[in-house]
Amino acid sequence: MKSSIALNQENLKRLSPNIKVPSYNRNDVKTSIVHIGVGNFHRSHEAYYTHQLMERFGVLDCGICGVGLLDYDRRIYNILKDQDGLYTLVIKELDGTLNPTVIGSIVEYIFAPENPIAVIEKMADPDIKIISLTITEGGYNLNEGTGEFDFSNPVIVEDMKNPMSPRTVFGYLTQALKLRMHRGVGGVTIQSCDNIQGNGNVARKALLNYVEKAEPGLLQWIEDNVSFPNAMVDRITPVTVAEDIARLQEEFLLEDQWPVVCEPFIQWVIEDDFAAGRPAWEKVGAQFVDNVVPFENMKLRLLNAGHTVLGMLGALHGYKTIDEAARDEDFCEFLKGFMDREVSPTLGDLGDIDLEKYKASLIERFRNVHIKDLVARICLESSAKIPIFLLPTIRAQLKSHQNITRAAFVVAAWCKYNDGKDENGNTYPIEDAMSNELIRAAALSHHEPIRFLQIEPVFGDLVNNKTFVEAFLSSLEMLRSKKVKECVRE
Ligand code: CS2
Repeated sequence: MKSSIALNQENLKRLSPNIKVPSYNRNDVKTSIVHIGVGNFHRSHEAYYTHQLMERFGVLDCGICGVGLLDYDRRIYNILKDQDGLYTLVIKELDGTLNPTVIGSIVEYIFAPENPIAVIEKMADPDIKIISLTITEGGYNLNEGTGEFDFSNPVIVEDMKNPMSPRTVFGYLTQALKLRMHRGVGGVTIQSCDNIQGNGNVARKALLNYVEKAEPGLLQWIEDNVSFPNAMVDRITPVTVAEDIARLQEEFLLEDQWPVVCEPFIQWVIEDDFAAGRPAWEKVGAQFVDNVVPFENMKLRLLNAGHTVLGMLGALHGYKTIDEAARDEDFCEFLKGFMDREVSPTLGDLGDIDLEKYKASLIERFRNVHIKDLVARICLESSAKIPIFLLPTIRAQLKSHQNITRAAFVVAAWCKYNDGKDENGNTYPIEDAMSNELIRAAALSHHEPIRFLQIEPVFGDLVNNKTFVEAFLSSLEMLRSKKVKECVRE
């Protein structure tokens, strides 16, 4: 048997012809994007679009410098270093075939804890036109209840004290923008790629809140020189598992220490507001629009909240992957009812978008058996996700006195989820920045169910809404006396 080949620049020419590899000269690529948070999603989405632009159109002035801020990022740093920044994106086609492409658009990487000054200097480099972010929904450090920046967060307190060795994205951006201002190197775009309604506005608000306290002399410069386009981002990108690595090695004789797998579908709808220019991503399928709000609403409230529905119900039932939950007829019917009756009425005018087609395509995507997206991935960090994905639907429906039964049921399922045990008695960890609070509130809710809704940073004033509270309480009572499948059948 032929032995497999380790992924690096030198070995590219020896790889199986079934693997697409960059045909452009990576030495000629000029970096103009710094990206914070090189997780699987960045690697299946922005880095992929950018790679396509290089590959198909020879545009080489949009190379990416990855930055990792967290200790957790050490692993990807070491791997990308070993692999010359290369990694394999394995698109799992609908018939199950694997379609691997080696992506070459990440040409540099800096691990911030080891070299904070290098990160600040890089972001302040005149060649850098865009600083993009995937720092997760919770990473913007805004309290969901009050909408205010959380200055009590210990890492923010640290960054205020030690501005030259920051730990948070806000500390880094502040120092880098200050250098740009002093050196007169011009503006830059800060581009959020997180699943948040108005992600650009949120990034802007969080940064300005921080700067106002940390470096007030910089505020006006930011107002005048930095843009924060909103965008909708989409591609289901599960956690890479050992089997993905093994299949690449066995079927393609390629040794990649951390490939990314994803679905074929991809979408990026962006407000065209770039302070210092941008790559022509529209050539490779990105959509530039004046108003991204309808796209964001639709995606967050249907896809992401749809995930939450399947994730929460699936977790209680004991399913491990989203496709299993989506193939369960009871859960799927429930999901369709949620989409049609509770979400669709909140979406307003969607212009040319065919909503029915979109919803049907989501069901197909959720049911894709090859993706194996873990229920655990969907459920983690729900305290940051649910306020963005699900609660806006509840608020909008309450405002127009419409149905919220299913959405409230999902909130109750989340409460029960925090008991940490499925219906078969199997336990699972609650992976969430607010896990202590969630577990405690869920425990208290056994005697006093309302306690769960009193988690103010999550629910804000929803706890005062009688209709919502009643719907939640009756769902929780039902969930505590019956199996989740029986409940959804009712
Ligand atoms: C998921 C998203 O994290 C989640 O809960 O809903 O990661 C989802 O897979 C992506 O937004 C798809 O574009």
